[in-house]
Amino acid sequence: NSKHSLLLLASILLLGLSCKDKPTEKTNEVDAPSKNPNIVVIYLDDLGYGDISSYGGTGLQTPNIDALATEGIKFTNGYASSATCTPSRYALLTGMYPWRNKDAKILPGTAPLLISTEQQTLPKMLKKQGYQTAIVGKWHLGLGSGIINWNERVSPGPNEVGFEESYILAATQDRVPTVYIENGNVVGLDPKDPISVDYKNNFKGEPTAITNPEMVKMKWHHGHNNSIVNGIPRIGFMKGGDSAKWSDIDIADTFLDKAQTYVKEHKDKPFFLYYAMNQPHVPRTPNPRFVGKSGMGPRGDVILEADWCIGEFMKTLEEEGILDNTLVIFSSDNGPVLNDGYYDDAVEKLGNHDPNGGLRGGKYSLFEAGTRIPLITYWKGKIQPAESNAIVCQMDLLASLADLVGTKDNTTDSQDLMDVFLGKSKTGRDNLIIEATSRTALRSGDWLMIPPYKGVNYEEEVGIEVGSFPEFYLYNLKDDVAQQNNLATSNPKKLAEMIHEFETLKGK
Ligand code: NG6
Ligand code: CA
Repeated sequence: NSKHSLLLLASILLLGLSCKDKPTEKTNEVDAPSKNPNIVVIYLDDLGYGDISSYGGTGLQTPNIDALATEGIKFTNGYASSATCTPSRYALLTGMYPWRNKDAKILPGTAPLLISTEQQTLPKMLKKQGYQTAIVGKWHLGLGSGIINWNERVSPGPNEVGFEESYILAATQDRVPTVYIENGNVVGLDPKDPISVDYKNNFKGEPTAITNPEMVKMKWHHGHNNSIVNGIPRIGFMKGGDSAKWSDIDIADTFLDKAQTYVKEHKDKPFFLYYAMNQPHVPRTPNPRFVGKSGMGPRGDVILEADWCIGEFMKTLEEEGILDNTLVIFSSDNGPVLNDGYYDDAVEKLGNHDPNGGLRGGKYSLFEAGTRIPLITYWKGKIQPAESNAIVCQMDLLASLADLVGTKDNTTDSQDLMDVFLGKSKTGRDNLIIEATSRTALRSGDWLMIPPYKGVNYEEEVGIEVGSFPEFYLYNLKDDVAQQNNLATSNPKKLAEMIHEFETLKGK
């Protein structure tokens, strides 16, 4: 027994000693960021500010995205440059305001490459600094330089603007060609069944949603009545390429698998992976594992599917031992839309869920819900969890990441906000020009000014106010984030300042 008490005494002593040796609690401290972490951009498609629980979403539980938000920096004034896909992706990858390029609009699947092969891009910049670079997922920035022959290598494309490896869908899930393209080549193509694509005319004898409605399994609401693939009518006409057509319900798993494989095969040297997921864009085709899981219909189900994929992807980073050496940036290309052209119960089954998170407008809109999106930076052990209300735009990643990896970019509209993205500063942009369907508006400080535009404000088909009025609109977002009080007439001085700033920035 005395032996026992001796042991006890010894352990108490040891404990005391080790306590003394221990440095004071360090819970709030993080290590200095290393220079060449892996960089992953996880980019969703049409995910709204209020779609995830950590941003106040009530109808859906998104634990994996929430983990990034609560253990990283959750930006509450994070912006896509635009309220639609192509221009936002253009800004993300080139660091340029998309309104400088008149062709930066929603592109058909046959559009030529929107980014010049001479242009600065995020992957090019990183590649120059020794990074391996890849894109997996949705491209939607055009391919080729004229008429595309889908049966040969399609170029220029992602591989010609900085991505060493690419596994993409060309445009959107609702646009033809409905095939994957790997490093320029259509995956699984049978040369005896060549692909033809046309956005104007159908191919003789090919069924469409109009000629053969009995073949349609997902009913179209507006647009989306051309070629039918897997029972889903699409935008554009396509003939041939049967063996290459993707299975819609497997797209999420396919991209996840490609992203995970890329990580496993490239973890020994720094890499940049642009993981561009297609949820919750239409057509919403959850894998059967997720059907019915949200109670909100396919739109909710694919958000849960995306969240699951992100969880699996993060597990891979951890299992491969590179989680604390990987900066993960999560965001969405534009705000939410419920009915974007198919009857899929998104409106009917919404319940109390508010994809807008209290913001006005939605996809296509100059109101806040169009461009203000969830934006999270996560870096285990290097970023201290916080919420930041700094104004930041996805366009700023180019100059910011350049800074992180030890170079500079001052040739673009991108601003170096690396300290903001790492949580060391809360001073973001002074101003930002946002864009929606080729119209622009100015955010400056707490203020938002929408100039007059022709056209209707409320777009019936999608059920969204897009922000087109015959007069100026001015909001103080600090007091009125929901944009209910137009101050244009009551505050003419501020309005004049905003107009002046807007015109100066746009170079008018
Ligand atoms: C619109 C489509 C919409 C969606 C959008 C692009 C119609 C009527 N609507 O033209 O369904 O595909 O383009 O979305 O065709 S984005 O997120 O890629 O910008
Ligand atoms: Ca989109």
